[in-house]
Amino acid sequence: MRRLLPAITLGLALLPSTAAAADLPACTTTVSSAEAATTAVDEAAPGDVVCLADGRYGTLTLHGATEAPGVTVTAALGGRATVAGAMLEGSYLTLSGLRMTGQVTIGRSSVGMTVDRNLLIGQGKGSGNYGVFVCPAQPPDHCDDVSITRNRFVGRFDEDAIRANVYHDGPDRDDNGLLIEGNEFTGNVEYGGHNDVFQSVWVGDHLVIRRNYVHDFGGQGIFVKDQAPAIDGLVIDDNLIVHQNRPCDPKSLCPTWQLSPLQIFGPISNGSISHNTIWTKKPGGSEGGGPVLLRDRGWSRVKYSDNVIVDGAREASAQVTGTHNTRCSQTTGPWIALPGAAADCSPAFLDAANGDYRQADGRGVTWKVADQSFGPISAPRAAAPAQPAMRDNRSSGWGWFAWLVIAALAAAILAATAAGRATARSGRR
Ligand SMILES: [Ca+2]
Ligand SMILES: [Ca+2]
Repeated sequence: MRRLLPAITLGLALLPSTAAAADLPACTTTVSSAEAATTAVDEAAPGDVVCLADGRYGTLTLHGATEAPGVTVTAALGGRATVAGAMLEGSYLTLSGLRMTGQVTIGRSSVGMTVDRNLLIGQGKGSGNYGVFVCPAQPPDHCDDVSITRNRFVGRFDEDAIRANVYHDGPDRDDNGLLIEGNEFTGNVEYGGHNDVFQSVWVGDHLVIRRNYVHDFGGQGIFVKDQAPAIDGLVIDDNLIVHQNRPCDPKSLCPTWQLSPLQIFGPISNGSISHNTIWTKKPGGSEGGGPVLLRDRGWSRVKYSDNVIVDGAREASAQVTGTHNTRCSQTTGPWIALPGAAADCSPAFLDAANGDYRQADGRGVTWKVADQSFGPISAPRAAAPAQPAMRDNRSSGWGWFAWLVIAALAAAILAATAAGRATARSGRR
């Protein structure tokens, strides 16, 4: 018992650091090259965590071939592995904690891919890289159950921060086909390349864009267009889009206006656009952002409620229902009012200067910036569990046999040696 006490005390002393990393799974294995990461993923089992040691890496080409929860590829220490891009193919891969200087591509016909808590840095005009390109494909091909969560997207991409072609609520029937939740986007600029924060191009179902923070940017924000048939299941809820203040480059592309922070074209069925705060001018300032626009035909069962926007309107064909909306001004021209909208150019945000755009009346966003965390976490991970002596199940039976043979030989040698000593002793006698 006395011996146990110092050990227990030492264990308690180590607790704070492991507790700090409690949310971060331990590394199953750690690699230091892109090629080794590919191999480690090939050999991984569901639940394994492949860590990248601090350093710079080329493009990761990863093929997942497991069931959920799949394989995580992450930085040993969040943000300390810089990666030039990633291609995720197959099934159930999570890319996490990395500093990405090139495009993440969600491969055609993949299932269950997740991009979580990375820092994605735009490389600008001519770089040829989006932040995340979901499914470079056309129908009938699609990518199922993609999640893009809690990342930081910074700067100018070529062309969009996120481009989504085709998406589908697949084996995991949770009403998310493509989930874009809790991300921060900043620094987008229109430079003549149709540079949007998010663009959906082809079609899909269950597109969910929720609780994202888009700020200090130019160009378009969230842009959905060109789909046929309708997107079944569209959720754009609880997003905060503020400070749309970056001029076009060159400024002559939009000399006196900003593009739309949220522009959605039909056809859309079964949708919700609710609790967004799109206050694209500075609190107390006069310069405005662009208008929120709902356009084109084929809208059915779409609700537009509890939104707070500077400016916006819809085309008559974009039929939506809704209540409790605030707007400062209505877009001029051949547009009609968004439903249930009351004019208010000075909404009572709780503390806009400090990122709290909530309101006592419940309209707009339900969260404040100070409570959020985006991008990699730099806490150390728990120690990796001990590796079993033999991981290859195919050889385990022969492994035991080999140990038995070695043990038998050792016993025979010991017996022979003992017998030899006995003989020598008896000889001396
Ligand atoms: Ca799903
Ligand atoms: Ca675009």
